[in-house]
Amino acid sequence: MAADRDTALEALYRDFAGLNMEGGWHRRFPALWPEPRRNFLPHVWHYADVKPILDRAGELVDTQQAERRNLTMFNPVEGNIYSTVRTIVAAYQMIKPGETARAHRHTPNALRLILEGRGTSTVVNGKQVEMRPGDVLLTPSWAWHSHANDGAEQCYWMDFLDVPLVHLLEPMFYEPHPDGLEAQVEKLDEAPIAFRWEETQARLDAEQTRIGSDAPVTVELGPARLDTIALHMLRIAAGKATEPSRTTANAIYAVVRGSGTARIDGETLPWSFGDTIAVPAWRAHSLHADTASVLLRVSDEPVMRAFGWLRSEPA
Ligand code: 1HN
Repeated sequence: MAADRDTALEALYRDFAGLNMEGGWHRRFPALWPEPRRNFLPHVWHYADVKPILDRAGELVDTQQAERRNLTMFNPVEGNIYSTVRTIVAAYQMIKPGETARAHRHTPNALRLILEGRGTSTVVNGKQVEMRPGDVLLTPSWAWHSHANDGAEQCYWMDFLDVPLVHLLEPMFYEPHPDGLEAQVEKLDEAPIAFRWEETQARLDAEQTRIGSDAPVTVELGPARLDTIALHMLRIAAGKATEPSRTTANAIYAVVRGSGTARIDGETLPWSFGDTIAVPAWRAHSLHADTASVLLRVSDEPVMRAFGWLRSEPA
């Protein structure tokens, strides 16, 4: 009898649930699907909105209270209060003249892109490197790092970390430095962890010359690299656009120079200097420059590549 069978099946499912189990043929949510879901949302944070808020935080919160005066950007997908895209969190940070941000280390990998202000340096494992606008500096997993503003200007930058990936996989360790700051510090102008803006521009110029047209060009910041995060600088001439494509890699773009629009899955989102653009996995997108533009692309490509999950295609 069908009714008897239904009753028996319901009892069976209750017994599964009682053992914290579920039948593979009777799931509440599917476990597999044909292609990446569009979970995280495309979104742009505008630096012009953020900067006055960081300045207000600067009047109310000092670096004694806030180990870092930063504002993380959470993707507006429902239920999320931290990640910018699935694997990466981005933040804006500001430090005032005379302030120091105490040394600490953590298993998440980090990097910074400097937006404005001179006279601030970061100390990474005892190497002190000045941070200037357009520079990108790496803080690999478990490296001690602190920041200090010895100059006369407020310094603004963006941080990117693989904290959400560490949350997913669980290997989180965090430790404040026992002395507050590292005692032995060596000042350097060139360091493998520092990608200077002038050097990046020269590499973009060389790449533009090599391709012999004004099509968009990309250079990878390396050879020093983070295990989980790839960094690319992308230059787009005024009036030009990148080819529409999609990739399994989750990406965040930061606007280093210029202005334009992002076309992401049919949406058109404007961007300009200092903005942050979330482009989650498998979203068809292209970037259009209104004025000559440079963007930093921060992505989890190395993770996707390491496990054979990197797929990219025209869209
Ligand atoms: C962090 O340690 C820094 O060291 C900046 O400057 C931003 C965002 C989330 C978690 C840790 C820093 C951060 C962060």
